Amino acid sequence: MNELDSLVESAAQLFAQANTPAELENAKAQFLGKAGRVTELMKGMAQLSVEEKKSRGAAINVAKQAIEAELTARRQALADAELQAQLKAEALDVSLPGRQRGQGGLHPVSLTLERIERIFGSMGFDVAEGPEIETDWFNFTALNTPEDHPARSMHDTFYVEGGTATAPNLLRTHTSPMQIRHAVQHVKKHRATLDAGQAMPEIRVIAPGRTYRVDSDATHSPMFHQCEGLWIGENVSFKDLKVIFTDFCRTFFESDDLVLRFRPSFFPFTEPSAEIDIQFQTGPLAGRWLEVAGSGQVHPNVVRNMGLDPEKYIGFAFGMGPDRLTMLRYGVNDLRLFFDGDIRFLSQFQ
Ligand code: 2NM
Repeated sequence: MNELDSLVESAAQLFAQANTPAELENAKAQFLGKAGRVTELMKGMAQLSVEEKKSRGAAINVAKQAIEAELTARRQALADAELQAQLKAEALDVSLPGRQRGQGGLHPVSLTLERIERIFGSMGFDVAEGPEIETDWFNFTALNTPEDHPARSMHDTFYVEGGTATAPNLLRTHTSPMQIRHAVQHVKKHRATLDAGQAMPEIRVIAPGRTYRVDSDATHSPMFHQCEGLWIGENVSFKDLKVIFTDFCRTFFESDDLVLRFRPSFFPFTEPSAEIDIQFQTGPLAGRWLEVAGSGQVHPNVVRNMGLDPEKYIGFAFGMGPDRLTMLRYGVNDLRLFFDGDIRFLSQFQ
């Protein structure tokens, strides 16, 4: 290989080693710059004859053009590589699915309330909803609660502004006031039938909703849910309560062999009264008695406050806690999880 060919080759090698445009321009200067090797060769022709200058100059020019061609090719290669790297870094996959807006869903306690309403609905019960701010009459007096009952104290009940000394306003402590309101409406609607001495259609109603008591720990929230039920007719007995409540529990918990126990108790608005306990035969809670509701025959004074004759109309009522039913159904061990509003907990029920 002659001197000029090897010069072109060493230029090509040096250009190939340049990995950035700046490195390449440095390499270029070593060959084509003012003090570059091609320039040195040109200067070296000064002593040559005219003829020799012609042929030597032409040969050097060929080499110079070859070096310039190598330089241009390397510049283009570096520019291409830079473009490829940029395209890769800014890659956008337009075939990816879009980011969806989060899907909302019902709160677990709302799911339970809907479930209770559906089951009692299938047994002919209406759903009555009404005010959370109640009067002393509907929340206590109409329900046969004595004037000096501790539940009426400010330690147990939230009193709010807007009432009077004789009819204070309060946050309802149970949903039974709604049972009274519903029964009074029902009686009003069928007043003519009653006055004619004929049988009034039965009252079958549940009252679900928010209730409030001054109480707060792992198992009590100042706001909690209740669902009370009422069945009033001329020939209703404790047996009917047992049948419908047993049916309800077995349907609600999807457990046909679930056993119920009615344990004597006391409430001002019922006499006799009973706590209702359930026992699962299988699953993680099997064998334990779990309290799920209170119940009883509606007290004659309460039947009278509904506008009915207690000698003629018998009522059965029950009250349960949907929060606790939700805990039992899903195996949740802290009531406060329902009211913290943590989406990581709540989204598990969708
Ligand atoms: C309970 C337990 C026992 C009840 C009574 C009434 C009404 F309005 F008929 F008098 N509603 N709900 C009742 C009876 C509620 O909850 C533990």
